[in-house]
Parts: sequence; structure tokens; C-alpha cells
Amino acid sequence: AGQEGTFSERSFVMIKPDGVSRQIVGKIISRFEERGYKLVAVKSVTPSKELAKEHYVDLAQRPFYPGLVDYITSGTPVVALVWEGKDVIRQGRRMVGATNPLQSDPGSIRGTYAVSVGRNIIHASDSFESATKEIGLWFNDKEMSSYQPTAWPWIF
Ligand code: RTP
Repeated sequence: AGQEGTFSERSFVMIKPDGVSRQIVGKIISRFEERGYKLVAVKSVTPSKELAKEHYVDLAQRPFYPGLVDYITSGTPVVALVWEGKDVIRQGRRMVGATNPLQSDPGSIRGTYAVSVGRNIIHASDSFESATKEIGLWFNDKEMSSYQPTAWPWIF
């Protein structure tokens, strides 16, 4: 996932089926673009059970895991994204907000759009290790673009 702590750091972000169904994909993408992050990869995917289970494998023992997998594989697509830029992993988590909407900052994405922990709109990688694993799980190298946004010299 790029180099941790550099401008090439990358994070995996997924707009979950509720975000797609509620038609706020553009608003969410805009937040990352406006912050200055570079869109490196984007696709709409209707995840298989296998993909959803592997993505959340660390939560396999949790009681909410089966419901979580059902939610992600509802049949409505998700939008898989890779964003690049300075501190994008930690900053992305802050922009997304706390998992439980009761704790998410009102200015965050979840704090703006979500009221239920089980329907919280969006996922973002929580560490460099997770980002590396998730980008590799959802994308292949050919799907990742390399370019320099014209705004970058003024942002970073
Ligand atoms: P995510 O992985 O989706 O970015 O979420 P997160 O790190 O903020 O939270 P995590 O603990 O990894 O949980 C993953 C997702 O599982 C669902 N969840 N449901 N008590 C519950 O019903 C419950 N707890 C978690 C949420 O969709 C959460 O984002």
C-alpha cells in the first residue's frame, strides 16, 4: 500500500451497499478528493460471500460476523476505492468517523449519514498492514493508476 508515512501511502476504502443504495457515492468520493487525496483505483463490485468473508476474516469469531457478511453481500454493489496521499490511512479513519455512530463526530462521514452500527455506510483500512492486505484482496496491479494530480504541488 505505497510507503507508510509518505505521500504514496495508500488506503482501501469501501462504500458499503447502504451508501450505494442511498446514492451518496459522489458525496463520499468528493470528500476525499477535496481533502487532496488521489484516486488510484475505483470499481463497483457485487461481492461474493467468499470475498466478504475474507475481507472481514479478523472478525470471524464475533457474534455480528454472519450478519455483517450478509449485509456486504446483499446483492447491492459496493464501491471499492484506493486513495493515496499523506497520512491517508489515519486521516481516512478520522474522515470516516467512529464505528458506532453514537460516537462518530458529527462532521465525519458516518457522523453525517449513519445512525446504526450495522449500517454505517463506509469502510476504511485501519492500519498499513490492513491496507496492504485489503488492496491486494480487492484489486490487481493493472487496476491501479499512476499519475500526478495537478493540484498536488499545492496540497502536499
Ligand atoms: P470497518 O472495518 O467496516 O471500517 O469498520 P470498523 O473498523 O470501524 O469496525 P470493525 O470493528 O472492524 O467492524 C467492522 C464492521 O462490522 C459491523 N459491526 N457491527 N455490534 C455490531 O453489530 C457491529 N459491530 C461492528 C460494522 O459495519 C463495522 O463497520
